[in-house]
Amino acid sequence: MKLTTLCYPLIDGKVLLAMKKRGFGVGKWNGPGGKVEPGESIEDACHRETLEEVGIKCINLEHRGVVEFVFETNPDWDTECHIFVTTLIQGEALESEEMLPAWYQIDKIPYDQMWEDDPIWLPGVLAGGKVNLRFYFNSDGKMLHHEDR
Ligand code: 8OG
Repeated sequence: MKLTTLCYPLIDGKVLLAMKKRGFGVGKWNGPGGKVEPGESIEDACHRETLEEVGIKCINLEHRGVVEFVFETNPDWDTECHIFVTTLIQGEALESEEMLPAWYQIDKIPYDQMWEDDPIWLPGVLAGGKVNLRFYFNSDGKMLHHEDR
């Protein structure tokens, strides 16, 4: 199963999210992230994707666990996604070809414009917790159920 990352910069009670402008998950707000390249460490991938997608350099990275996504009819999309929070960053968030960034107050996160599973695990992560869950989706991208990993 392919490895991916998601990064949530968390500064002064606000989280940096970014709207995916093209490709998989288009139109959804998410943390910056993507696939781990062959030979790359998971942390290095998280640094690279955050810099590429929103122009932010992460000074620290806290690994907050794993969320696995399983697509019953599209195993190509299955991913073991490693979740990171950063509380120290360098640079200003900038729009890229792939993502449009914006800072959100933690209590104003646009969960209705995000992946369906995010409200189940992201609040706990942003409150300082860890996650270790597996989510199942059908062919329409609808969430079916989830379980502990
Ligand atoms: O490189 P690409 O943009 O295709 O990577 C997809 C990203 O989307 C990767 O970081 C993993 C992430 N992702 C899913 N499913 C879900 C989901 O249900 N919720 C969230 N928050 N992110 C997801 O593939």
